[in-house]
Amino acid sequence: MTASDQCLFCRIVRGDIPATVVYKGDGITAFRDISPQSPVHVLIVPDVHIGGVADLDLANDELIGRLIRVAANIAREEGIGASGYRLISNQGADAGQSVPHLHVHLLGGARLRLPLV
Ligand code: DGP
Repeated sequence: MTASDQCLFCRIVRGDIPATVVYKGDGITAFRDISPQSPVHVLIVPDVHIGGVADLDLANDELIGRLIRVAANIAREEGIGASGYRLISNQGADAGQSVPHLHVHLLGGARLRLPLV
C-alpha cells in the first residue's frame, strides 16, 4: 500500500471519493471545499501525491506555475476575477494543515479579513 492509497485528496483525484470537481487537466484537479470558508472556496491540487509546499523540489516548478495559473482561471470562471480573491497553501501544524496532500485554497466572493491571528 502506497501513501496515495490512503490519501484523501489522491482518492478524490482518482474519483474514488465524490467531490464537486470544477477543473481537471494537465495533472491538476480542482474541487469545491467540503466546508467552505467563503462564498467561493475551491481547492486546487496536483494529481501526483506531494505532501505540501515543504516537499516541493525543482522538478515541480512547472507544475506549481500551472497550478497557480489554473487557480486564476477558476477565479475568473467563478466570477471573482475582478473583485479579488486569496490563494492560501497551509503547511504544517501552525498553519492548520489537515490534509497532507499539497493544495491551494482559492477563497473569494466576500471581503476577506486580515490579520489571521
Ligand atoms: P487544510 O486545512 O489547509 O489542510 O485544508 C484541507 C481542506 O480540505 C479543508 O478546508 C476541508 C477540505 N476537506 C477535507 N475533507 C474533504 C473532503 O472529503 N472533500 C472535500 N471536497 N474537501 C475536504
